[in-house]
Amino acid sequence: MTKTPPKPANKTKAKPRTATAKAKPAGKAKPAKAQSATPKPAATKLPPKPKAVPETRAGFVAIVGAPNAGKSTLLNRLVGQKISITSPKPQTTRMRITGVMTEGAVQIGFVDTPGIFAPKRRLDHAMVQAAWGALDSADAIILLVDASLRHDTKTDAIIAELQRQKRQVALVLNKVDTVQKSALLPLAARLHEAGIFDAVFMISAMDGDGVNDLKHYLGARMPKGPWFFGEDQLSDLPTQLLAAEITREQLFRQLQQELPYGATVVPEKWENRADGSATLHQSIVIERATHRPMVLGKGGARIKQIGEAARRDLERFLGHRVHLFLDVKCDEKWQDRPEFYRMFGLEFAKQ
Ligand SMILES: Nc1nc2c(ncn2[C@@H]2O[C@H](COP(=O)(O)OP(=O)(O)OP(=O)(O)O)[C@@H](O)[C@H]2O)c(=O)[nH]1
Ligand SMILES: [Mg+2]
Repeated sequence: MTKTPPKPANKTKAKPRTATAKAKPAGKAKPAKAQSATPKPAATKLPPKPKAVPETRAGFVAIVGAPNAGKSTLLNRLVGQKISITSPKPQTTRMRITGVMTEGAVQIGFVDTPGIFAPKRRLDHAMVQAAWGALDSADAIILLVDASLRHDTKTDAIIAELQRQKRQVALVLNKVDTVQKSALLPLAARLHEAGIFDAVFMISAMDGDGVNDLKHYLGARMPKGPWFFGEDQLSDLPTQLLAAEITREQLFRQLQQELPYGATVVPEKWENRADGSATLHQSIVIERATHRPMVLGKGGARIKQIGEAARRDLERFLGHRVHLFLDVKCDEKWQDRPEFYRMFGLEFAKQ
């Protein structure tokens, strides 16, 4: 099984974590023994025992599921920091994003994926392909299901494909905070009939209920071996892209109907200033000129709100002040340009 090695340089690092391994205080020096008159033969000294180093485990867990199931919310919860953007609208995530959890001797790269649905546009195809592609290098797979949905045909279709691929999967019912407990067991039992699930968890990614059990279960299943990421690394995503994603999240949260689906955000320029702040320039790329006034809003009010919310989130994430400049560009063909796909690590399929 080939593993995707972590991508080089400019990875998203945590704000410095405090060192966990504290140096042991030096033991008190024992008083020297009085020398005896008849010297004894020197005792053969044993070499110092090597310190017990816990055996490390490392691996990748792919999180797949229908759009809006809560995959990105779960990723952020598992990693303990916001890495992947979330919104109440489906198809928010467009690429694979690895969030790194390092706890004790275990390191897991959780791979958030775009929701799986019946694709129509070229971008849809690339997103769905990115999701299925995550399974090939995974040591474990989570199928995340929105337990509040009565009939979820998208999840049924994903299960059918997982069956066809003969995958072993952990079934994770999410959003249990919104569902009567009595409704969960019949749902779990029905899905379990597929015969591909080796464990079932019931969680709330939003409030964290049940997430620790899931974490421990997965940790024990990771192969023994060296870690793939640095101890303080949080993601494989370059910081510039993550910053663009934070702005794109606001498009999904603040714009209505088809607008967010036809738009993307591109990082243009990043300058660190001497006072510790940074100036970021990003472009919001839209596919119809008629969308421009809707993104700008009356007297520029909408883009101002988008920029302010994104700047606040960026400052929280980066830990320093940010000056964010947003520009709106129209490019009717952006979804047909390979460079956009390359930027987000997506396959550009010929159509
Ligand atoms: N009540 C409740 N809402 C949740 C929970 N987990 C996620 N959500 C909400 O569900 C919506 C979708 O969450 P996301 O994490 O963006 O879902 P996703 O599966 O990544 O969606 P896509 O990227 O579009 O495939 C958001 O409004 C979340 O706040 C949960 O445990 N309980
Ligand atoms: Mg998502």
